[in-house]
Amino acid sequence: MTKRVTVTIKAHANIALHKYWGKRDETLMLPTKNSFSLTLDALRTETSITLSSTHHDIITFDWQETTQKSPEKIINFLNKFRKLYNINQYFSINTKNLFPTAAGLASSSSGYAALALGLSKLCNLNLSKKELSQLARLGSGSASRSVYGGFVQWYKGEKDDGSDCFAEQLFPENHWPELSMIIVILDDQAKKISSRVGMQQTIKTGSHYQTWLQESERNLPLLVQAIREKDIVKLGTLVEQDWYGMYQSMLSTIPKIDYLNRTSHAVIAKVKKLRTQNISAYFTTDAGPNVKILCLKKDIHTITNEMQKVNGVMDCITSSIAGEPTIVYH
Ligand code: 2P0
Repeated sequence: MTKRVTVTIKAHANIALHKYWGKRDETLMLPTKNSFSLTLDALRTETSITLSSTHHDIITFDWQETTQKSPEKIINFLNKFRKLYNINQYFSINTKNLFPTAAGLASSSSGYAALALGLSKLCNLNLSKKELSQLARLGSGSASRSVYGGFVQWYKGEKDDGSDCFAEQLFPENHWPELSMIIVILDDQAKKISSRVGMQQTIKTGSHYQTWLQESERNLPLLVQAIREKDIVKLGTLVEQDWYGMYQSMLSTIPKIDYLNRTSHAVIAKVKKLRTQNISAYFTTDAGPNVKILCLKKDIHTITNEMQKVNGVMDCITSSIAGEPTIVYH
């Protein structure tokens, strides 16, 4: 079937500036809204895939088979891949995150983007970027965006079959070299509810959800324009507005979903205070307590210094914008 036996892929996670939260189709993983992200250099996953001679898939995390992490999600994805491309082959997969996992740092985005590219190469499918994005989406929605580097938009599409649901790069990674993100890692890493379950509950009961979807649809073109113009104030304001819509939607869910803790709120307060001192810093959060700060390179030192003073802050990871996933070995 193929000449290649092992392929190793490096891919980067992304952080959304306009958020994805909710699916219009659970099986095809089609989202209810468009979203937009930055692919981040500091959040890297390396995944090796080997054709397996056994009749089952073998999944290891950093070469450890005994792990708390469940491989079922990956095996489900492989089953979807085999069905979609009519492939009769099992795989041995090792994946390693070079950043803290399960910390609301979207490791599934880089993980499934790496798997999609690796499987395409290993099985000689030569999938296009659009097809890779659609394949990665079947593992995790946000992974459809990590198939690209730079500034990426994921279109929700309208069709039931998902053929118009894919991501694409709107600006390359070198479009705005000054733009950076600081990921503030907090002490409490316990994820209370998975994002998959959380978003199902918000769709069903979140009273603010529809308001956010409408507002977000109006604002996304403005966000793209702010990036085109490299206007950090306009961009940051829109990023926080979309975050607030998501956060309000989560809070209005029954029972309430709140991933933030006291330290998250203290960090957010500090970000707002820095703005009164003419530092361009804007926050966003995801399905965890960590806070991500959008800023310019020249302010990184000042901002991280301030964040390190907040009680409960463990670490600050500074990142610039990454390129697309690459094959490091085959
Ligand atoms: C995002 N998040 O746009 C949003 C913001 C979390 C909050 O994408 O169910 O792991 O696998 O599609 O992609 C996290 O959700 O969820 C996420 P699934 P995923 O980045």
